[in-house]
Amino acid sequence: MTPVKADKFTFGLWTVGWQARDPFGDATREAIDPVETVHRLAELGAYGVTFHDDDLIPFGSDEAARQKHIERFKAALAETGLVVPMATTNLFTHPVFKEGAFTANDRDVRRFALRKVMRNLDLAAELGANTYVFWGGREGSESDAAKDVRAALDRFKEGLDFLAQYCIDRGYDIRFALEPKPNEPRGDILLPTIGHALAFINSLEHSEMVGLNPEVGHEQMAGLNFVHGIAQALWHGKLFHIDLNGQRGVKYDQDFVFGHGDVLNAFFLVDLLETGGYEGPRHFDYKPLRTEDITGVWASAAANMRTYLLLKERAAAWRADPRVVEALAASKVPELSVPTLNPGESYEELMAEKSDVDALAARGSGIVHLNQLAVEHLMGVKP
Ligand SMILES: [Mn+2]
Repeated sequence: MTPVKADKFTFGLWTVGWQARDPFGDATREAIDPVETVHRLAELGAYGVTFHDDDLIPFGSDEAARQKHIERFKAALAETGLVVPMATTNLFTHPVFKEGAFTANDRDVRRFALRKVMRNLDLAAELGANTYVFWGGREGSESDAAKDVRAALDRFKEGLDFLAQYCIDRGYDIRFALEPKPNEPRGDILLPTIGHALAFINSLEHSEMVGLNPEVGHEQMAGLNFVHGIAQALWHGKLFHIDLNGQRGVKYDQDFVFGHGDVLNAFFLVDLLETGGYEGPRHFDYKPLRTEDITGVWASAAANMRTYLLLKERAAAWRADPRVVEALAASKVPELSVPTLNPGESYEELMAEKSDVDALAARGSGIVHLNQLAVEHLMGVKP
């Protein structure tokens, strides 16, 4: 159960690097040098590393300092073979973004935000990233009086259209992935769920190069089923990237280790990712618990990958179990793939058919038995 590069596990610099500052307490850990993170992740079997501009280059660095940070990072990547499949922009930490970035009421802030993204897109392209994530943490409001949401969506579209054109004009092989979240840090965030974001993408100038980066906990914060959301994103061809972590219920964003929240939903998620055609990185966007020291940080990074691999093994065993194949058939799960109408069937032919409604209504679905088999596989119960 040792991770290898082919598993495509990736981590954000900001995940293991989180110093555990929360709204009520100070940092409990020292900062970690990104070079150290690259080496440790490589030793643990990761495939790649991702970053916000400010994770790598402290905000306000001059050009000489910026280049030095980039060169050290590049050297660590070269030494370890880790890749950078994704990058993103920090448009939320600095006070300048307190009222938004692309959708700030203040036009000067919006123009600054665009320049910050353009600069990091250049670096993302230089490092070979082909996915660029947009999490609009500050795009929202606490007061319905304070944000004209329709104008904000116009500005969101304007910003993304402009940046997509920038990538095209510069010849960058980069696709955008929007990351929905319902709230936190803003009281209400724009594009709060997978569904909102999918609808918005259809209105973009270059909608073909914009997809999603859904995060487990973000959908669960909205009380939604993450597996359903991911299945719909796949159905639309819009699952460009994914953020794996754990969340327990509708509350603050917990960012637990993957599987340390709703583990049964995580089981079916891994089954879907492994059988549904998703080939991108398995990216962990979690926070090591505030209680942990540095040993606990690296243990938590390893735990994400180990949990994924265990779930992958158990989901495959579940699929291969003849009792499951039989239970799936008894529940008519495969029958849903058969079109409802016969090829070329006429209205009259359909209308002429008689149904024994009472007999249909009396059929049981056998779903409890099917689900119990999944629970038992998850628990490691031998058939
Ligand atoms: Mn989160």
